[in-house]
Amino acid sequence: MLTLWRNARIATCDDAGRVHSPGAVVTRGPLIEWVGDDADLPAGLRPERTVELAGRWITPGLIDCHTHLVFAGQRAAEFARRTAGESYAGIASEGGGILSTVSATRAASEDELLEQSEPRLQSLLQEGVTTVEIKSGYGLDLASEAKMLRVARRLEASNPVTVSTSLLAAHALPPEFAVRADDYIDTIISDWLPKIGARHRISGGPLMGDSPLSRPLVDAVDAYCENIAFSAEQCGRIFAAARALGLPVRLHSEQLSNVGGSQVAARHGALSCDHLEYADEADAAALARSGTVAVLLPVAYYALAEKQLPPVAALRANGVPVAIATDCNPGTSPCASLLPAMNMARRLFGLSSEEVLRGVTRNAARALGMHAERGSIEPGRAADFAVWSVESPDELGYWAGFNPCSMVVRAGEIVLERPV
Ligand code: DI6
Ligand code: FE
Repeated sequence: MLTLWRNARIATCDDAGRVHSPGAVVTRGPLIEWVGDDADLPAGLRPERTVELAGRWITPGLIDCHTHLVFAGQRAAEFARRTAGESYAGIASEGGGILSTVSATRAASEDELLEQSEPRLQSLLQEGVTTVEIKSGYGLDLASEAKMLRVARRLEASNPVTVSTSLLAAHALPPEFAVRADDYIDTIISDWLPKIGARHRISGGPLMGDSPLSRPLVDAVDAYCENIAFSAEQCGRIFAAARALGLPVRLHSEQLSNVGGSQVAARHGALSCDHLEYADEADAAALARSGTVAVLLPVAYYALAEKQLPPVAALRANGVPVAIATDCNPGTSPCASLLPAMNMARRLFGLSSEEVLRGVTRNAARALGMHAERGSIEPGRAADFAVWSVESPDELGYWAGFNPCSMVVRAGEIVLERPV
């Protein structure tokens, strides 16, 4: 069915950053057929349905390209300890931190995990998010990692959203492997990856029309490269194994220290390197050479009261594409809301409104290997977009706590309307 969405103002987020005002979009089923100025609508296009948008702004559906939103429990008590002065690394070294969420996640049934994770996804969907990346990493054994990834697929199956999954088995050392980090890495490589990472198309993201439940569990492989987690050499070994299976890779790198993560990730052609507070000029140059997206996570920076800013000037100077995400997780980023993350990227990291909008659309799609399919309003892309009751897209990332999203369109259908 052809639908005309007219009398809108459209931030296409295409390569040229084109804006059409007043503009129109024509969608054919789940895809965009045409976009342009209202006045230029081709006479040959005869829409069967017209939606009048009364001057509201349209952006591509937002993409949260880094979340850990599937987990059980919460860590409010740990947050209280941190606000009273204890450090994240100190709490982790006493068996808290990630491992406390691992215990809760292992203990939860698959249905319980789904039930606890669903409201966090709903919160994102209310803000015009139509694509979400979801990591494992709180299971740390094969069955529990697979359980998390199945929940991610089930969330997609029951909600108007596209989910891209990452296997983050190398997130922390599980108790079963205490002081045997290399053995743990070997187990992931020789046992887990072939079992749940195999049978993947080399091209990256899901194909439109695939049923989420019939897709392989893993779309990409992630790791946590940090002095309190895994070394660059260990992450490099996982990446080599993942690439051999045709899986793209991404990395948590330079969040709390610089142990060479971005350099290794760049050598393996990683889709993204995420966090990057402690990355330097040479890291920015390496990411630029490999076409890796820098994913900045300002809510984690904020919630950890981090002082080291990511090297935004070096990323810009080297032409590294920058994306922004929530990092939704119970430890360092208790946040299931992309709009405040966009606000923090502007206020704390000094990104412009245009950089932030690109960071949650085009560049976020690229971080997921999906930029040929989504992330901009262009003919042939997914008809996923958000409609905003704002005077200008500068208002996205201006409000620190207000949601001006009034309509969400996914695959050409209105999936949400809110009074704003
Ligand atoms: N970096 C983070 O910020 C999260 N994971 C990671 O590798 C923290 C996860 C947690 O504390 O539960
Ligand atoms: Fe993370």
